[in-house]
Amino acid sequence: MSDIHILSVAVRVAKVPLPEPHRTASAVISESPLVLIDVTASDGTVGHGLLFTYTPAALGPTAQLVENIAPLLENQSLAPKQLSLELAAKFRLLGTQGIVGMALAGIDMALWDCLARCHHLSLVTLLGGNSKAVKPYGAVGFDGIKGSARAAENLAKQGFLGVKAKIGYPTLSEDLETIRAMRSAVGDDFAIMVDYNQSLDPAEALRRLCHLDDEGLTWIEEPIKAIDYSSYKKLAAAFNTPIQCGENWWGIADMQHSLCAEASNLVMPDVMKIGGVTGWLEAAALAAAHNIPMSNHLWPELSARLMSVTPTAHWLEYSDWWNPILQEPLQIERGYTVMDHRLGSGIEWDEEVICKYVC
Ligand code: SMN
Ligand code: MG
Repeated sequence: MSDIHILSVAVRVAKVPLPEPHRTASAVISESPLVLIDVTASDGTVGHGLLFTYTPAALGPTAQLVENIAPLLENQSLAPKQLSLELAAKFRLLGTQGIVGMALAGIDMALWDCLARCHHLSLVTLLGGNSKAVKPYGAVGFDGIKGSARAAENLAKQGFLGVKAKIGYPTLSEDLETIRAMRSAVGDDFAIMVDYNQSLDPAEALRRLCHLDDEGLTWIEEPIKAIDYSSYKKLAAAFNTPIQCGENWWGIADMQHSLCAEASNLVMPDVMKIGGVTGWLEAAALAAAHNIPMSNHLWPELSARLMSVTPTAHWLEYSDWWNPILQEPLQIERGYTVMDHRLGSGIEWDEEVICKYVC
């Protein structure tokens, strides 16, 4: 048992503007509402966790929940896995989806970061891995045919090897034209993924995906509602292009249900919604047991490190949205992440910048 214990949990909220609004078929995001969590251990070490609440309406309640949970952690051993089990048990009657799950995941991220730092290790080393470079792809919003092609070309010029575009335009022909304009901008040796953000109904998905199947796409993401596993199974069986899902699974129970239903060919959990580092490790084991390639959703710094201990690691979704508040955001060179041996999950707040955005 660790003789290091938890002294305190501090919480801040910040709204970090995006350089440009990110449009999806389901919503437009113009700023990142973030909850910053700092866990201090008895030896003075501080570990960081970061939550993205999608909408500012959820910012205060999420932060408040972390604050309300904090007293349950004080004086406890710094044992993230054990605490994850205990906290989940405490919330069994309410459930650990939604904001509860987010608060618990943020605490879990901060605890793992703190534990690695206490032992003067990177998170990858603490978890028994070697740092491995992963292939990141860049994301393009719902930016129209020309805008998507231009953005894809820019990513190729920056050295990325893949791009994911939002589609789900009013017509199938706009979806197709967007994909074809991007393909002619980046060439055949470049991965193109598309993301519908759950915007189609199952019948429309069947109709559209049939026409997208010969476009050489690396994957088609969330064409229909994330929870409709039986319809996903039909889509995954009907087409050659892999179906990608996972960013909206709350905890590994959702992932398990989706895998049991054979709902997707690929998985991409979100480290927050899946349950923090603890949840990710369980998800990685599930993906490995099913021999299914696993990517991530957002959290590029933490996810890149977790990919090093993910047996079926696939693509890394890159995003620079939270770079302004980080001292050393993830680096990419010649199409791959540059891995380092920074302590913990490699996240260091840029306090001067954070001051400007804290609300
Ligand atoms: C996405 C949705 C919402 C915010 C950021 C990103 C998207 C993705 O679905 O896959 O990146
Ligand atoms: Mg997506």
